[in-house]
Amino acid sequence: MNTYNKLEAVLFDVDGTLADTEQDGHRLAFNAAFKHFNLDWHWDIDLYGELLQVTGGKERIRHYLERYMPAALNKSDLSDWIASLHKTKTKYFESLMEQGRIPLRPGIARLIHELRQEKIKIAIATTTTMENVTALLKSTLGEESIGWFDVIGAGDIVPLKKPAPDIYYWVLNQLQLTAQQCIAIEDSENGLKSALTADIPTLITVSGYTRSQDFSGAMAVLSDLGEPSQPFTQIRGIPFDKQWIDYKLLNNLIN
Ligand code: XBP
Ligand code: MG
Repeated sequence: MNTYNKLEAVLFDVDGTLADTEQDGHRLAFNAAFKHFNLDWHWDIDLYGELLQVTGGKERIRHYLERYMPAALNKSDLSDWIASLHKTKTKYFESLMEQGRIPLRPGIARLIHELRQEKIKIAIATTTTMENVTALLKSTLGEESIGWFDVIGAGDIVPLKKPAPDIYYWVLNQLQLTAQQCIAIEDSENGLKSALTADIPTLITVSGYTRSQDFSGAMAVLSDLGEPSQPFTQIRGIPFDKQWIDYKLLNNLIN
């Protein structure tokens, strides 16, 4: 006998999923922080794409040192120094968001509004710093939108970042839901691995840097969530009967 599985919550990734924040948001903020610290480092578009394999800004800075300037790893206060450089980066990112530089991706605002109307929980599961999440939400959906999310799991709240499943386990636990009652929406292979390891059915909307990554195991791979007036392109998965993601389609997807 088939049992009906009702969708109870949608778990959104942030960078690349809610908005295309990496190339013209985080990357610029990192470079501005390097300048502020009088470092002659510059992360260009290609280099940043390579560095994105490591999730988390502090972890990414450390990885860059390991790869390109190992001598700097001998600094006695390295972790504190990275943390303060990263704090400055966060300030620059917040200020970019305040300027409204990065819009939400197609379908995001529509789907969030619809899920709220349908009384479906919404949550965030991200490796990015909490201040970045709130700055993006404020600048795109308004200050009150932060309260629309039942749970926001961000940054260092768990010790291991994506592709580890920890952030998704944390969010499921806060929501008191099982993985099968939820859908994750992600844009990257690291994000997909994280959600799938937590057993959560996952939909991919590819972003600037992630288009050619391996999305095996995803329910479907789409260009974006689409709008009735701006249909998505389906890259992988069984074709849907409409070209924009709404609550009904998500609910059908997990059944
Ligand atoms: C993306 C990340 C983040 C951002 C930078 O996370 O890996 O590290 O690039 O943010 P997600 P911080 O797609 O899971 O939202 O510098 O605050 O870490
Ligand atoms: Mg992402």
